[in-house]
Amino acid sequence: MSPLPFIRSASVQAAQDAGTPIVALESTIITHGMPYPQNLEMARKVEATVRAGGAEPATIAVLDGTLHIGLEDNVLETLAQTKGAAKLSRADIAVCMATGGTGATTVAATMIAANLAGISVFATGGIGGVHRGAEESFDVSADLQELAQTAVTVVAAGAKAILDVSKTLEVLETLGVPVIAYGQDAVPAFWSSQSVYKAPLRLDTAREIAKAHKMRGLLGLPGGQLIANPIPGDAEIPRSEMEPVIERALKDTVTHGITGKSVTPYLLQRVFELTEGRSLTANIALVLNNAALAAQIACEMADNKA
Ligand code: PSU
Ligand code: MN
Repeated sequence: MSPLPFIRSASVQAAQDAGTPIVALESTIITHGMPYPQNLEMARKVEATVRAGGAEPATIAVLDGTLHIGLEDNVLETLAQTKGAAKLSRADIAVCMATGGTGATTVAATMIAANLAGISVFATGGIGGVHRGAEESFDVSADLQELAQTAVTVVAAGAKAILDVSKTLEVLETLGVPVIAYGQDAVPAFWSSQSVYKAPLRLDTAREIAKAHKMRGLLGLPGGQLIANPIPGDAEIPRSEMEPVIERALKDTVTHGITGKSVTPYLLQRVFELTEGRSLTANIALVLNNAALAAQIACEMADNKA
């Protein structure tokens, strides 16, 4: 038995052996973030985007108790249609594996798996964060703690705008997580490229992001970096349009008593309905944009090593 509790797909193993840069991808966005078949289409396009950028994609999930680093296309297709997959974060991944379960990895669990497999860059849509009303509910995503302790650079379009972005930024600062806006001053707001919040840090090139990641390691600092990459202008939904939709969706979570792990998937589904699918089109565009930047960063990291 392998001493490491995961298996790599053939193409990820080949990339690893050849020294090809690898970009990790999460699977909760597939099973809980988007409806079928758009989720499958998105997952395939994200993988193609990473490959076009000169890196190998490694989508991560737990299938029948085994942690997979890289999914074959037929496996991806099955997962995209699996209704009962668990949503795995730091707290749940070991139990899922120990009991032979199947689950999709959130940002936190994907970071853990990527780090274990020696992958330093990961692309997603938006990280979890501090929910609005967290002063009452205490709903703060485990993604934030993970960024503080696991050395993976995560490329996202900011924190999801359904969250309390200001509180999320405060917690990230407390945890010592660099929040780096890519190519602009403001923290992007997921479906919208701009927000009223100035990013704590800004970098304009993948090379600098790769260097900063390495520098943290040299300094002995644990944890990763959050790269906040704005959605492309032609795909965004302006904040003024999104805000009433988000308010309405949040009210609905209260009315329907949605709590815990179900909050984020519920909100994303409600926003999808309320925008008549426009939020999904924007979500796919921003994930692809993040995959392209993550591939560039992974290539720079590989160059830096040489
Ligand atoms: N980004 C998306 N869609 C998603 C998610 C991120 O565009 O569905 C998922 C990620 O897996 C993230 C999770 O880790 O939502 C956050 O969930 P929670 O708020 O319960 O921690
Ligand atoms: Mn939560």
